[in-house]
Amino acid sequence: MTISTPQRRALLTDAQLSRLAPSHPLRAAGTAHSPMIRAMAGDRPEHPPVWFMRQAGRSLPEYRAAREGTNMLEACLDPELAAEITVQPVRRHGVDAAIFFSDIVVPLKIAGVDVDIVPGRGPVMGSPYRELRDIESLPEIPDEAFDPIREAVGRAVDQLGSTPLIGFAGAPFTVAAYMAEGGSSRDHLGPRTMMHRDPEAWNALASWVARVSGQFLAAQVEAGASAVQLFDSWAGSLSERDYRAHVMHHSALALEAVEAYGVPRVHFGTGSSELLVAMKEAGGDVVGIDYRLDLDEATRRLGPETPVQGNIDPAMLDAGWEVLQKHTVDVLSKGRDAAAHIVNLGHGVPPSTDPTVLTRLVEFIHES
Ligand code: 1CP
Repeated sequence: MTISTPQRRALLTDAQLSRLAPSHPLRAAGTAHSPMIRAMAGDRPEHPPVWFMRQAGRSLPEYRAAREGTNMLEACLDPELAAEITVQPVRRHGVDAAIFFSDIVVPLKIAGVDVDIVPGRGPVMGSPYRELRDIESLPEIPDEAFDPIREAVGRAVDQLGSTPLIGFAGAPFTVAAYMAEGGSSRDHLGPRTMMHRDPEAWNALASWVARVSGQFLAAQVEAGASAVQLFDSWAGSLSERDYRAHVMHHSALALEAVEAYGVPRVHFGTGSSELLVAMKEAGGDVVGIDYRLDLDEATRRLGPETPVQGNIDPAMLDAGWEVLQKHTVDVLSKGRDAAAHIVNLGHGVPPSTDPTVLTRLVEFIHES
């Protein structure tokens, strides 16, 4: 079975599907025919498929109730809890895909790195990774260390049936930025200086992250994810010159880890309007567009054959229904220049979002 359209290179060929277990949802639960996976493969299904970045957690009261008393990284490594949180937004909003509840730093935790997620701050390292000797001490992760991830994915896809699960990982620059800084930062001067001051250390760090993010993606796909997204949330702080010279080959490596399976791969960055072409060259089948660039302009830059994902401005979610509706109509219209369009926000759901607005938005998009 092939679900490609003539103008797109074939995704999910028989040869690729045969690399997935017979019980994989793409083979056994029919997620290959879902509107989400069809759109990611370059098709235009009956209604535009929609999911929201950061739909799991954050704004949902049932998420806060489930998480109560559990540290974020502990929750990510508790298969039953992670599966429950993954499925919650599908139950509530009727979105066309679930995103796996986890975090971009979970593979670091699995590797034994001293990392925590501090409420209100995000990922924080025990100490930063800037010197080659520290980076060289980072371990290779045995595949079985990802078993809690496989178990959580397996439990989630059992509940999701024909609704696809999207797996994800952090792109090497974004994850390495936390490691080089020791935590969050505004302008990512630490990693951007490091790639020039000590390119050997930078390359060692970024290629270690590329390997563990690649393993994280592969574990999710093997356990049942029907698509993946690579999040390069901080790539927008880079010049195209630095992205091409110091970053893109590492992102390509992470994306290559699941290429043989043929599952659609979304490549997303924020503030990355000037990097879109380079990001597409790095790899992926769908390019995620943030809220700063209109989708028709993104398609002009990428070419009409590239499926695009995006890009409702998260700021509009709380601007009143009429404003949001008008903006959504505009996003849908500008998405028509591309071969296919997966509707999403232009970045994550803000924690303060009224969940009923998201449910209404899904209904509106499905009727469009
Ligand atoms: O829908 C979902 O929420 C799914 C799970 C998910 C994903 C896809 C989480 C849970 N994190 C992520 C990815 C992630 N994590 C990214 C890329 C996406 C993006 O740009 O939004 C990034 C940059 C992180 C790092 C991170 N983890 C931050 C950002 C901090 C900063 O530097 O500004 C934060 C706040 C976290 C914690 C986190 N991750 C996820 C949740 C639900 C939370 C909040 C947990 C809590 O404190 O209770």
